[in-house]
Amino acid sequence: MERTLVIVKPDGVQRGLIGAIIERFERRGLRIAAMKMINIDPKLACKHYGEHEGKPFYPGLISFITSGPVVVMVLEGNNAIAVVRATMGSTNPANAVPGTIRADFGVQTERNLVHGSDGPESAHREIDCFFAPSEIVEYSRDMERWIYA
Ligand code: 3AN
Repeated sequence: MERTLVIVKPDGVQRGLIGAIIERFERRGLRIAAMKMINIDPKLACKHYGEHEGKPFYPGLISFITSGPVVVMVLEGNNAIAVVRATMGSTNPANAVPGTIRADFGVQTERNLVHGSDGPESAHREIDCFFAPSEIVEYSRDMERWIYA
């Protein structure tokens, strides 16, 4: 099982879309291993988005992600990283395929509702950033055999 970090960004929280967004992941069969609502402070935001430092959109990205509460979670499943990214859709909601979260709920890159780790290395780093090991719950569900052959 692979783990990935997902964030419902401040726009998703403010628009009352937390449940609708989590439902997309949950109904695909991904398992929630950890979840909490937090305010991201600027230091944590810079750590999380460090790879984008120096890009023109970086200051806006930091001020947006710190502008209100977010819901962070660890999702688990086979190919969880790729499955989450396909469920989110393209970075720019205007180019996202209908049926994806970003296409169905958004129109602009700077308000694209959700974050998902882009690879195994960033997933490890980002999960460490937001969760202590003791906050990640290990369990299985009876229905798992109906999701994975
Ligand atoms: P994704 O979130 O789809 O993995 P990344 O990692 O390239 O996309 O970018 C991280 C975040 O930075 C995006 N979710 C978006 O909020 C912001 N971002 C990326 N590219 C741009 C851009 N060209 N203009 C404005 N914001 C951007």
